[in-house]
Amino acid sequence: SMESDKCWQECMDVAVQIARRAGQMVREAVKQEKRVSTKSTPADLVTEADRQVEEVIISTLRERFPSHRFIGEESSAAGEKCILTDSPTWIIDPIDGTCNFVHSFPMVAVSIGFAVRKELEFGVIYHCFEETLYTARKGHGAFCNGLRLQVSKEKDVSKALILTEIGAKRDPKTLKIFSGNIEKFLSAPTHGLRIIGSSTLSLCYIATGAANAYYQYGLHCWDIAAAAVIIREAGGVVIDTSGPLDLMSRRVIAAGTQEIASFIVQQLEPISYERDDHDVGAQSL
Ligand code: 2AM
Ligand code: CA
Ligand code: CA
Ligand code: CA
Repeated sequence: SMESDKCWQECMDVAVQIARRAGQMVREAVKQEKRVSTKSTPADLVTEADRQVEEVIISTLRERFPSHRFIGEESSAAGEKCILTDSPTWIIDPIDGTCNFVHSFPMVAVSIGFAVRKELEFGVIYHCFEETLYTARKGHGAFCNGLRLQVSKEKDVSKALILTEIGAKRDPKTLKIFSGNIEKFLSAPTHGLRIIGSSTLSLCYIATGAANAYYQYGLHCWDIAAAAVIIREAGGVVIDTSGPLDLMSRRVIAAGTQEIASFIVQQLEPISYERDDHDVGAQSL
């Protein structure tokens, strides 16, 4: 309705402001000494800045929109499943690319997605060091710093640049599947493969056409929510290995074209992760 249309636009304007403010916090925090600890594995890092940035984002939004729900990486208790309900829900990754942040490797983003009735309404991703802002609202197009985005129309995988991420799981079985997949994509043959250390920025580069495909296992809804809207509004494809995108399935494949997405699906050897959960009656996004 017109009412909700106006309301979601207002929410998105607030998301843009808060993403810029969070980005500024990250730029300041990267110059300070970092307090780093580990979560599930020695490669799964978290810093004081991750928690502080999330706290600022959520408290600001909660004050403004007290009836809304919030899913944030650092406030989701370890081992606890995050649940998406029909309520208006903010899905937040305060620092995407924490390992990059720890090393001052300049690929770090703030990601804010928004879903209503389990449907994604808009996404905002801010590249903290480049100060580029990616935004999209369902039905209104995708933009980078206000310029309209369009995915690559390439259909031929032999001319594709592919992005992926390794994640923090480094057991031999997982690594074997990872390297097997990488070998397949390099020998396909494709133009190349890149691992930049930020899922959300990798997905933004599908939206801009800078890369042709992206695949990853093990990520969470806050890694995908905002970017999925941006890629779709830029004309791209975001799916799951087994069908339509499911925000809680821990898997995603994104591509400029259906042809390249289908190729990736056929090639990948899946890694299974325990899924996060939807509310009862959940549907795919
Ligand atoms: P983070 O920095 O917010 O934790 C690094 O490989 C990229 O993968 C980052 O975007 C990182 O997000 C994300 N990531 C985090 N945990 C992951 C996991 N368990 N599996 C796969 N990717 C993960
Ligand atoms: Ca993390
Ligand atoms: Ca992340
Ligand atoms: Ca994060």
